[in-house]
Amino acid sequence: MNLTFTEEQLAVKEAAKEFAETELLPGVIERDEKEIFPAEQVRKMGEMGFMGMMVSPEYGGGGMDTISYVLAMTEICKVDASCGVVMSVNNSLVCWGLEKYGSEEQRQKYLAPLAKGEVIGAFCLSEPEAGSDATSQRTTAEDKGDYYLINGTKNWITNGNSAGTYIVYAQTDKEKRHHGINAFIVTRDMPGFVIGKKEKKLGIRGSDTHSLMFTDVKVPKENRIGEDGFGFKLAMGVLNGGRIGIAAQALGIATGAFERSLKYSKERKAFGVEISKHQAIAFKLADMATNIEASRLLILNAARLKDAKKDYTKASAMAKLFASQTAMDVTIEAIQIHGGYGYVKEYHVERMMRDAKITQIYEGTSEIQKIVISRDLLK
Ligand code: COS
Repeated sequence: MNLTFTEEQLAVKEAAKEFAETELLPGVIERDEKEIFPAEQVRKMGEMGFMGMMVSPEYGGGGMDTISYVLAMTEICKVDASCGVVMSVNNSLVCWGLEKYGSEEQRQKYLAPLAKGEVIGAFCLSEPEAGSDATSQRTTAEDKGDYYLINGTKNWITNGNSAGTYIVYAQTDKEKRHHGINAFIVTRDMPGFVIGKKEKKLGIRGSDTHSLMFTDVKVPKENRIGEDGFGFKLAMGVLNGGRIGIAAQALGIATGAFERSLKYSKERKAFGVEISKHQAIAFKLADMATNIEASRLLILNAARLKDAKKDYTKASAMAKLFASQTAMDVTIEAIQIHGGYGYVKEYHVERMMRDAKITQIYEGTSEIQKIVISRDLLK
């Protein structure tokens, strides 16, 4: 594995770092506390090219590789993981799938505005009774000839109320189980499509998460992505890549908390010396840094395999599993190192701990990652 970054990759990382520090840091605590969607920040992320990083320039994207995407995602999430999830869903779960599997007409019409960040995308797979068990889709898409009629409910949809383009998964032929699932491009102006309640969340509170209701929503046949019955394969395919993005989000959260802890431990004094001079704290820092480095290498390996067009299913699951656990462990220790200051909002690390938890849940729980990894080992 080549661990040397190209000049272009390093430039992307630097641009994301500077952007995060100047544009995302101010107001990040308030956005979390008041659950304010970072509309202005996301608009600027679009202008910076962060919303469609891997999309080819032909469709308005940055034409970058997955390594660059991971580097940018990590820098953004070191500061604001809510902006990170908006970016991650748009890049990995929406744009990437549309470019790879969408028709030329779909790419022209829907991909370019998404890649430029002019429109935000949402990925609508989870349902009240279908989260990990994604094959059990209750939402139906009845084939009516030149259109489909969609009925059902989706839950926990990131960008639920801020999106304009929604990739909606639904069951067309129940008998065929997952081979009967299709994916559709739905726009928010389609009659019968209602945006439901906003969830009040533990973390990533700047991002908006909603339930969505579909009642006799008429979706033209040309909005189906891929062949009839291709939906589940599409969902699994984009999630394999999405998990690299979420792993990078977890890495960003962990790194942000670690850097704050390192700095704090060199400033704060107890028993006459900086607390970093106490082995109890120094050993914590050593463990945190080691797990962060291991996460980074797992993520870069998954990204490298994806860029080399090799199978990255197991690698991305391992990266997400490990990096999300690391994000939890590191942020909890970060609070411990900060002591009483860690427990209050202005020191950021309590928010980071709350943000970290979701990385063990969405785009496949840690338990699902273990299913994916073990199935790959045993096949
Ligand atoms: N990549 C590519 N294809 C995959 C895949 C993956 N990671 N996982 C499963 N598939 C394919 C299988 O190869 C199979 O295809 P064929 O029937 O053509 O052979 C098909 O999908 C169904 O697979 P399987 O029979 O293993 O389905 P299961 O119901 O046992 O569930 C898991 C598979 C659990 C892995 C899947 O449902 C999953 O990933 N669930 C989590 C979904 C998720 O991430 N939800 C969060 C939503 S976004 S916040």
